[in-house]
Formats: sequence, C-alpha cells, structure tokens
Amino acid sequence: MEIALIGLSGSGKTTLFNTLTGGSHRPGSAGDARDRVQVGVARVPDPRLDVLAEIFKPQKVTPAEITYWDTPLIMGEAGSETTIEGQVLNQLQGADALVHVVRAFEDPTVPHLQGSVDPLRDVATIASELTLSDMMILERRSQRVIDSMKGARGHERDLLLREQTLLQRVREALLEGEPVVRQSFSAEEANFLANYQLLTAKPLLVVHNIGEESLSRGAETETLLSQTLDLHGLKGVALCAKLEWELAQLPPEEEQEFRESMGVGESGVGTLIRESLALLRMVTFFTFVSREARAWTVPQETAAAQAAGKIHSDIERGFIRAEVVHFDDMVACGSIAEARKGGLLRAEGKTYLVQDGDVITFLFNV
Ligand SMILES: Nc1nc2c(ncn2[C@@H]2O[C@H](COP(=O)(O)OP(=O)(O)OP(=O)(O)O)[C@@H](O)[C@H]2O)c(=O)[nH]1
Ligand SMILES: [Mg+2]
Repeated sequence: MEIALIGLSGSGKTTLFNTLTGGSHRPGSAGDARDRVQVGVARVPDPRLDVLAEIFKPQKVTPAEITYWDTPLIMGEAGSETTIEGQVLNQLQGADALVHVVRAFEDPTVPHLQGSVDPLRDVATIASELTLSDMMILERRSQRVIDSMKGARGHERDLLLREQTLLQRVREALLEGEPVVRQSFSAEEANFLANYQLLTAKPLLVVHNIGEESLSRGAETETLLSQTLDLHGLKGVALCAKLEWELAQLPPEEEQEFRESMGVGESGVGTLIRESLALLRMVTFFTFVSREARAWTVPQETAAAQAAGKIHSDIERGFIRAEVVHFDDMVACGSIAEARKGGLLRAEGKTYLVQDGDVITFLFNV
C-alpha cells in the first residue's frame, strides 16, 4: 500500500516524511528534487505485537510496514501554474491514498507562500486542485470516447454511450464539490472509473501540522480541526511534524519522558499511521514462525489463502488450512497450546476472511 504525502510547499511534508520513515532528506529541499518522488517505509506501531512478543518470546519481532511518498508538488509556488499535471500527476495516480499535509504552524522564519497561515483555505485549495486535475482527465477521456463513437456500432456503441453518460455525471458532481470517492456507482461504472485513476477517487486524510505552541491546547486544536474537516467531510489528524521529528531522534525512554513532560501523549506519527491503515480499510494479523513474531496488513475481506500469499506464494499455492486464534483469546489463554485445549483455536479454510487481530498459523504443502 502506497500513500502519497501532498500539500502546498512549506507545509511540512518532508519533515513528516523523514519522521515517518526515518529518512534524512533536507526539509525545504524539494528544489533539489522537483521531479522525484522520495519513497520510504514506515513501521506500523502496534502494542498487540509487543504483547504477543511477551507470550512467544521470539528472537525477532517484525512490525507491519506501510510505504509513504514525499511528493515534490509544484503547486503553491509563486507565479506557477497551480495545476497537478505531467509527471507529478502520473505519480499521484499510482498511489492508493493521499495524505494532505496542511500548514497550521506559525513560524516567522518559515515564509508562507500564500501570505498567511489559514488551514481552511489550504484544505480548499488542494481540494480544488485535485478536482481540477480530475476534470482534465475526464475531459480527455470524453474526447477519446467521442472519437471512438464515430466508427462504432451495436454493442460497442452502447458501451461508449454509457461511458459518456457516466463521464458527464461525474463531472457535474465534481463541479458541485462532490469528490469521486463520495459518489456512488454501479459495478460497470466502477470498472470504467478504475481505468481513469482519478485523484478524488482516492481516500484522503488531512494532517494539520500544528505549531509547538499549540500542543498544550490539544483538545481545543482538535475541535477546531474537526470543524474544518467536517465542512469537507474529511478525516484528519493533528500533529507537530517538527517536534515529532526531534523526539524521534531521542532514545525511546527519553522520548517517552519528554512526551509525558510536554503532555503529548501518543506519538502523532503513530496516530497518523494507524489512521492511514483505517483509511485504506486494512486489517492486521499476526504470525509466529521460525522464532519470528510478525505483523502483516491486508485489506479487509481478504481470504486466508491470499493473506498467506502475502507471506510467500508457496504458502498460498500449497494452502491446507489456517489455524486461527484471536489476539484477545491468545492473551487470555497465554499460549497456543492452551488456546487449543480451550477450543479457541479454529481451523479455517482458504476462503476464511481474515479478521483484525487474528493470530494465524498457516499449514501448507508444496
Ligand atoms: N515551527 C515549525 N516549523 C516546521 C514544522 N514543520 C515543518 N517546519 C519547517 O517548515 C519548513 C518547510 O518544511 P518542509 O518539511 O520542507 O515542507 P515541505 O512541505 O516538504 O515543502 P516543499 O518540499 O517545498 O513542498 C522547514 O524549515 C521545516 O523545518 C512545524 O511543525 N513547526
Ligand atoms: Mg519537501
């Protein structure tokens, strides 16, 4: 799963990206890499994995991972044409979800290209950029459909006509401010749409990059944030990217101490990663194999055989069954053996839909 960080220049994308992925790209250095997307991997913090590590006493603990991109957007540059197109558009079209980083911090040393700090305005700016970009994609597609219609007959023509009707409807809804992700479609329409790779069809999460000074007013900031987002029907997270980055440089115990002394509870980045998974409708399952406890994420409604395939294609091919115990039962029983005795270990087949928190042993034969 690939998530692209987007947002106006200077909103804190690179700072956040570095914190998420342990990277060390220079903040404010997008100028060096205008046309390059940086790719990095974040480890998904999950307290359940730590609890399982206590039970299994593995030699190795491996968290699930999620990939983030730092996209050097050209938007918001003084005097630039503020549209997402060309290479940047192609890259964004390949993302599974978008995280919009919005500047909400006051800092006189960091110039704001829009002249003032105004998260609500910036949320609207990016929303309209995404919409504009989709309008252009739909326009181009529509032109091609019209061209193909000239020589088309019968079934082919009907299909093109239905596509044209869809294109028209999506454009009208977009113009009324309804992103594609909130519009509804028939199965055939959804198939057409999948080909266009529209940006407003992607799940979107907003990060309010708040200043160090606002952290003490956490609840107040959250309320303000949710009011802003409700307006657009969006979900959001508030964090201070710079502080999170600084804290991430400390040894874990010191980081904890600092967080407590500053009244910053859970890591904002941890919350962001969790919300990213929720946004993508992912569930987490756990395995314990060869003395390694490991967390994996798969989309909701993933069948056991496909989940096994994420670990290794051989396990999917030679799938016999999955032995499943839920995390809560695992903790209550204290071991797989006890769970088995208590009848809490279930044998599930290929088509079993993996649930969040399942602890799974795959049996296979190749
Ligand atoms: N005070 C404060 N400064 C921040 C915060 N987050 C980022 N900055 C600063 O803002 C400047 C821009 O941050 P970047 O992370 O480079 O922003 P960006 O979105 O990657 O910008 P572009 O790459 O130009 O699009 C840097 O000088 C950061 O140190 C924050 O939470 N508080
Ligand atoms: Mg940057």
